[in-house]
Amino acid sequence: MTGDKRTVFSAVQPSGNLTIGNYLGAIKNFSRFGEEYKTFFCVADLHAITVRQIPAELRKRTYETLALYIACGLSPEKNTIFVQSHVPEHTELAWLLNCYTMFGELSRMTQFKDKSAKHAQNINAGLFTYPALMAADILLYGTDIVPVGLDQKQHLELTRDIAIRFNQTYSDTFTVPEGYISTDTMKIMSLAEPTSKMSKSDENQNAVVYILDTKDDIIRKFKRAVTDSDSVVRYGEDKPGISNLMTIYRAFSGKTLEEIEREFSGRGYGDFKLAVGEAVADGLAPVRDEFARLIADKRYLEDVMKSGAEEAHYYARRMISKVKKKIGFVI
Ligand code: AQP
Repeated sequence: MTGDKRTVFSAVQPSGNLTIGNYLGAIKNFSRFGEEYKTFFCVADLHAITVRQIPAELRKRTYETLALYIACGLSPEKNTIFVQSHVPEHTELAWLLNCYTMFGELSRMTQFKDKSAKHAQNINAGLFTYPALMAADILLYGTDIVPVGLDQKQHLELTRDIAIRFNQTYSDTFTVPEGYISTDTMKIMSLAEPTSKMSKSDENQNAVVYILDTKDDIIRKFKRAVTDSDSVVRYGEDKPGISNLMTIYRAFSGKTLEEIEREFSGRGYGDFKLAVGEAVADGLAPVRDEFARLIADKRYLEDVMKSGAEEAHYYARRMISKVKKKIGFVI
């Protein structure tokens, strides 16, 4: 809780161009929390360096991610929007929480296993302890609710375990957070391999639809999306490609799965894929327009970063001193 308001926290890494998976699974849900909540949304640049980043790209994407938050409907007047590394308490609490996080727990994290397989030349300690930093991000603000996609559920459960462990070791300190995982869009899959998650760092550009892709690119990518050999638009486990496209179409058109099945009954995949591409491109057009306006105004984005960091810092500092006192540090 922050004052008398329930608190919401979430973050996105500036580790690539943001995808419609990031949009539907996370960012779009951020603006569901109105003024009755205290909301913190950060650009997780500290997390991004667990995988090697090109400095100029990281800097550019940090601005872009912040601009996208605003373009997707988060007003800086009503939400605390900031860059993670601008609030040093995130790293400070991450160290402290590392000492309450077990090696065995971290070893079981599927994201660590996946990313260490993908980046075999750079299995660094940060990649391993990533969940302790994520726990610090969340617990620093007394967060009640964390809107995330399904892939972050395991990390969130570990955050809860760390909070409970700390509270039991000392006394009630951290709020134990709940996930907010939108069941309709919790896992958007790759267009090339519909059994794998769509990820911004995927090297296959055709597998991923970026929020800022042009209309032509979006339509082209959906046209090439992997489906299956029959031509029936039907939702089912045996049809991962079509089911993924239906999930995306449902999110952008507001139609139900039954309405979609009826709409495309007796028509081929070609018509369906075109309709999905158009719905996505049209749905994202206002975001792209607003993004173009915001990204041209660097001064404004820097003002948002600065005031967001000041506000976040105020709450973070209070939590850090509480935690240090509980541990027994002389402060
Ligand atoms: N495909 C997805 N479907 C639904 N939600 C998704 N999210 C990511 N991909 C999908 C959600 O987006 C938020 C931000 O993710 P992140 O930047 O913290 O890192 P991630 O989960 O590792 O996302 P990516 O796109 O896969 O990034 P890379 O390629 O850098 O690892 C989270 O809430 C996530 O659940």
